[in-house]
Amino acid sequence: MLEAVSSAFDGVPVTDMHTHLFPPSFEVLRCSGIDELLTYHYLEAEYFRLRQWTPEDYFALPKTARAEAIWDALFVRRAPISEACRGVLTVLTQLGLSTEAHGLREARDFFRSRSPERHTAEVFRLAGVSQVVMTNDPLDPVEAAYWETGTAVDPRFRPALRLDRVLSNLGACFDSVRAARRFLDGWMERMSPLYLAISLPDTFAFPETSSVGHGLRDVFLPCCADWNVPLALMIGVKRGVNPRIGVAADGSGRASLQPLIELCTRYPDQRFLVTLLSLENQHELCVVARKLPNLMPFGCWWFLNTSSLVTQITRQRIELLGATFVAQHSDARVLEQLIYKWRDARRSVADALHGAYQQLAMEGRPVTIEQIAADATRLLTANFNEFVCQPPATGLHGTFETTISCTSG
Ligand code: RAT
Ligand code: ZN
Repeated sequence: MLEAVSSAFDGVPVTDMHTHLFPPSFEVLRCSGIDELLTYHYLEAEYFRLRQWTPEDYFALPKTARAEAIWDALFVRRAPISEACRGVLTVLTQLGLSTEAHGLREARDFFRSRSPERHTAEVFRLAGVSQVVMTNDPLDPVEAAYWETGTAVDPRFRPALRLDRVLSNLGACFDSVRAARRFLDGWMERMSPLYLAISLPDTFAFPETSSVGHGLRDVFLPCCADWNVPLALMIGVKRGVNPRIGVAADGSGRASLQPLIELCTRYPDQRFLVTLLSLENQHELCVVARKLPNLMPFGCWWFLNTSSLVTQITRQRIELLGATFVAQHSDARVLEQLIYKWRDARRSVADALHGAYQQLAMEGRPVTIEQIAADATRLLTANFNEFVCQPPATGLHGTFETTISCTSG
């Protein structure tokens, strides 16, 4: 049966609902090729563990030299056994390139020879991805310039308005709630994002009298309501644990889920896409989602995106929620990462679902091929598309239990 489940997953074109990718037309921001793959911050963190260079010396090198240092240390001098290392090898193999340790020349020549448009199409095909959702920061001057000059956007790249920077600059950039709303409304109109998103620390609280609390209550939630889009909350990141190592500096921490309960019950007609970074929070998230139909758990984020954890977390979600969540997003920053991240995700989610089907079969209720295909589609794409595109069912208020605790069944 595993074969049937795997082939159902292979046949589903994925909507990748959170990436950091940009379309070919956003030339400066587009990230692709072997040097980008090797200097991915997941690999940089592993490289710094070897203590060969100080972060300051490493970051002073040109990107090609940084890529060579990482290739030599992590791929030539030792077996590249971590997930992030293995991913680079998967990409090389899938693109028909050698994984042998004889330098980066062949790969560099290969990527240089590709036209961005054709290469993007080929990567999407190999990854089985039909659409990716970007992370669009309206306060990034380079990115904003592309939008403001009306640069054409490949329709496979869908926008999501990322508000971390707006949130941390609310007071500094806008002198009133109305000014912040006007700014957001302008971007909603320009971009038509599928959702608004913010990442939040493990200490996130709601309601609270901080600028985060006010920003959510007075600016972001009303904006989501007026434009009928969900708010994505990515909770549990401790930013800058070791600032010396740049983008790789962030860590994770366990969060309280009470703020989520407050948000989902106080705003029952709004929709919340939620991912939590801490492994210890995953069971609580399932329990809370059982109570709150306007909460859609999504993905195994960042440090949780490893094969064994994706299978474990997905298994738990299936047991508690059925197929009513978004199984994974890639978080790809470099185009070709789609290839390995989706190959791994398909396998891990298929493993989890297979386990559930085996148990059903033992109860004398084997699943049909159609049911398998329907579940694979729900988990990889339909749940997200439906949640984002449809308004919530009316009368949600009545479906909530009166008291919600993170631990009751
Ligand atoms: O996974 C990552 O690459 C992280 O650095 C973050 O981008 C995280 O996913 C985020 O969106 O904040
Ligand atoms: Zn991300």
